[in-house]
Amino acid sequence: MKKVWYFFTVTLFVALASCQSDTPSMIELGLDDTYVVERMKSLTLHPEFTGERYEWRLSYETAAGVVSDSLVATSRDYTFVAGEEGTYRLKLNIFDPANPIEHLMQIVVRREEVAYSPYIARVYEYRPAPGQFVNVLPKYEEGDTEETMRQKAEDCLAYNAGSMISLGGYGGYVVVGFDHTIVNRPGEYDFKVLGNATQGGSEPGIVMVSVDVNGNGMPDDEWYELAGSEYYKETTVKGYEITYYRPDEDKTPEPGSSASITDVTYQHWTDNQGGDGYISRVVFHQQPYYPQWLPYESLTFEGTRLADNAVDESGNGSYYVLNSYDWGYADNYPNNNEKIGFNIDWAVDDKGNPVSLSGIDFVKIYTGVNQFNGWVGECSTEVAGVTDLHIAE
Ligand SMILES: [Ca+2]
Ligand SMILES: [Ca+2]
Ligand SMILES: [Ca+2]
Repeated sequence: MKKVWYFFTVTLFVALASCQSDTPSMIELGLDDTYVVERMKSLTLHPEFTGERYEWRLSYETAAGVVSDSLVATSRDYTFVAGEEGTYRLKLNIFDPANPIEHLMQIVVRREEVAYSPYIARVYEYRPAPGQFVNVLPKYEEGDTEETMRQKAEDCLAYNAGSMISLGGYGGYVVVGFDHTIVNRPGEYDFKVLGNATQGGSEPGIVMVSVDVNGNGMPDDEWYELAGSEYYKETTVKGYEITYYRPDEDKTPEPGSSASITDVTYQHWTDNQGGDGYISRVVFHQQPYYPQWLPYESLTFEGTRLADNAVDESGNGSYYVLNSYDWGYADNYPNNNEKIGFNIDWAVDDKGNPVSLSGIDFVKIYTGVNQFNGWVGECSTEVAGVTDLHIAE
């Protein structure tokens, strides 16, 4: 009898010990108890366990005051970023009948050791569509490659260099990043995009944002469009796709009715809406319009297409007005207008559903209109900088 009891006790002990090691540990959950990060640096938290639903609740005290227990996300992953130093308490609940989890984390947010710049720190990609300022802003030189042109674009824009790049016709784009995460302050503009728009000289570009969710420092994560004033209108085409074909620079030009257009059939394009047309060559810009450093015979771009914004007020091609859209586009208002500001709250996913982002690491800007405006040339967005509005210039 005694022997049996002994056996039972040992078995129970072993069972308890193994049961304990089966309890979800922090390592299995993939989340620590404490994190130390700099302010304005994103930290994406990814639990290894799944459940029926998730709740992330945040409490903190900073110089600005106390916020207690506000629900900040209901997704499996949560990207934390704080604009201010302080101690933040984060609680994750995973609701699941079989394996419910509650996990508390403390995030200590410190001030950065090296002061951040509010300006672009890096150009990751520069891929213009053909246009009258392509190969000029920035300048293409024999032997340039995609990498050297990226570097030239970066030299134009980074750290408020004060120069400008052209994105060419519809779809041409640039991808930029910063030395920190731009924090989303709800209800406020978070960054501004500088261009060269004038009153009556708008060339609207669509702005997208992305978070470095996988933490590799590269813009290889999901993109979200900032839904501007035109986003939900019927005149806006989603899923637009255009292909430009490398022009023969030696072909016989076909002059237009206007002396300012030297070749009306210069740069051919087709689109996925059955459309087909040309970017004509204008007399003021005689260099090749197709990006000379790219080895491809055609270039395809896709995105949201805004309705044409320019109007020939004269009716005879002599006077074009390039109208601004209401809000939410790059190169759409002069740089002294506050409507060059962008609010991360406007972000939507590829189905048009609003997404809540605590901050963003990357910005992509592309020309959003496919319109040729006579002697004024094609609508082409220009970018002269992107500035974080939450850091003093
Ligand atoms: Ca905001
Ligand atoms: Ca990434
Ligand atoms: Ca412009």
